[in-house]
Amino acid sequence: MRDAVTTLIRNYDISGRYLDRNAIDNLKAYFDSGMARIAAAQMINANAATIVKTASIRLFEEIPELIRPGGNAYTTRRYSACLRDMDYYLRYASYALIAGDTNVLDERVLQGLRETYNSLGVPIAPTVRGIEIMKEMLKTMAENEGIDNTDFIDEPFDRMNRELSEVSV
Ligand code: CYC
Repeated sequence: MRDAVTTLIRNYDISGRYLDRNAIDNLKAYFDSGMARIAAAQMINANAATIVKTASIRLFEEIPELIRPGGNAYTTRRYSACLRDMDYYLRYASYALIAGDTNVLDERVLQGLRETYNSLGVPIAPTVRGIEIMKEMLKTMAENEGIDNTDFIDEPFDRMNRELSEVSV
């Protein structure tokens, strides 16, 4: 599991270089965003259950087929598996936001996920939409809390969605 600092040091160590201007700029950007990252993680912690619940209701309103007979979130078992998955995505996104690095997502969440979903018939596009809805909710909450630039919040959610959507060759 890596964060912005360990990833950077790792890259410089591999080629035996001192930290150059570029490295310092990257580090500065990470530390400058530190308070906003902590605020975002706190916001997630304090509202996780509400975020998951509201986002899933919104998802099922947009794509009601999911919870109708034959839909992948139909039956209480699959409905709760879906909420649990949304909760995983949100929790791991909060780790990645603090780390300033998406490596934790690759290692703990995304490895083999698409294959698992495909073999169970879990539809990818609605999952991506669910993740997108949580991202949008969080950005709105952050703006309301007075966080000026919420771009950094996109990173983990976009990473998960890109990986999930990637077409197998
Ligand atoms: C199932 N989701 C699963 C499974 C895994 C994950 C491994 C199969 C095993 C199980 O049912 O528990 C995902 N597990 C994870 C992730 C991690 C992990 C991400 C990392 C921490 O350990 N169905 C829909 C919606 C979507 C959905 C679009 C919710 C957004 O229609 C999710 N995932 C869903 C459903 C199942 C599932 C319904 C059960 C599918 C089945 O068993 O038929």
